Amino acid sequence: MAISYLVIAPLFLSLNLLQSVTGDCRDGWTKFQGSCYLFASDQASWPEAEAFCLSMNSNLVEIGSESENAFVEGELKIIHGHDSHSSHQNEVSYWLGGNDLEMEGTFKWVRSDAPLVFTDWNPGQPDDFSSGEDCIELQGAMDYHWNDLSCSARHRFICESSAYGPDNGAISSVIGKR
Ligand SMILES: [Ca+2]
Ligand SMILES: [Ca+2]
Repeated sequence: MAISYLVIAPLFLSLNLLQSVTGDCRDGWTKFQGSCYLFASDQASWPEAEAFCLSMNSNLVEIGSESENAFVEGELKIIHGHDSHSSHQNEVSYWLGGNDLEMEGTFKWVRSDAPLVFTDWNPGQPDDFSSGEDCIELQGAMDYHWNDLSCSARHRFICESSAYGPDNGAISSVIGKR
């Protein structure tokens, strides 16, 4: 019996390590394709939201494809049910990781410093309304289509990290959960 335990114990350890290599999201984060997503219910300005994501080894979400956009929209509809037109718009609107602060009218994803390839602007947006709107939100009242908004508005936000590599929290999940 002692011998079989010695054989089995390293096997469990290697299974845990394998899980961290294959991509495992932290508790509370949702996996989609190669990323982990946190749908934060706190409300913050765009810079505060990005700082929070950075503190979690992540960034505000960058949506690169129709399927990723559909995933995010689907998750928000699960979270909020049919309440997307709630009068509490701050609670159903979420910052994304893009803005046009560098060059007005030219939006880009900030972390990757890349132009938007896929977009899902609500009709008539972006409009740089009033005194200027430079940060991208996904707005509940617009059926979770995109809008540009003042970066100082306080909204919920979505963080994204790679499901692989050192920043996904997999090592802490190996140490902490098991
Ligand atoms: Ca603008
Ligand atoms: Ca706008």
